[in-house]
Amino acid sequence: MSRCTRQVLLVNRGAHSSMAPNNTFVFGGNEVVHQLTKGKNSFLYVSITLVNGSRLYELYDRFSISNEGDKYRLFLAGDATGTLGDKMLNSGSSSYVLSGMYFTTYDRDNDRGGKNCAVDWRGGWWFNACYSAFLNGPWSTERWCCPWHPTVRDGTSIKETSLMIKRH
Ligand SMILES: [Ca+2]
Repeated sequence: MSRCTRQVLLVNRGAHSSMAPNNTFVFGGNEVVHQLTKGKNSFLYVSITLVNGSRLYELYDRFSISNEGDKYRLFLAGDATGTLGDKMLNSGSSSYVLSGMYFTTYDRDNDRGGKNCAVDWRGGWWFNACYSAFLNGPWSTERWCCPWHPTVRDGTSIKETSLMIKRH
């Protein structure tokens, strides 16, 4: 990765994106994100474009992911600003704060829920018990509950999502 790179697109999901709509976070992807954010000051930029054309975003001041041995734990800190409203760092409920959480997949239950949140909600993520923000749900179905609660209530209203690293 070039040292000049100021922003890196991590994940883009949508009907017209270059990746398959069902592209999902995997452990291999998290290793790349860990390497990109290790020892650096990075913003996390989250955006959700709705089918009605409006685009919502949230910008987190500090973002990194730990290594495999620490189960790709999510770290967010500093200010969060945007039109989505913060639901990852200070979600309004300690059971839904995502910063500090490990990554859970179908076969690795690292979350604080009684069951496996990835199985229950159909996608890997940094679940607590379980979430108010979840961008890896089953694409464009009402089964994708509460992608960004309460601003975006179900997956059918979403046209495209993306997660991006921006350098300070
Ligand atoms: Ca669990």
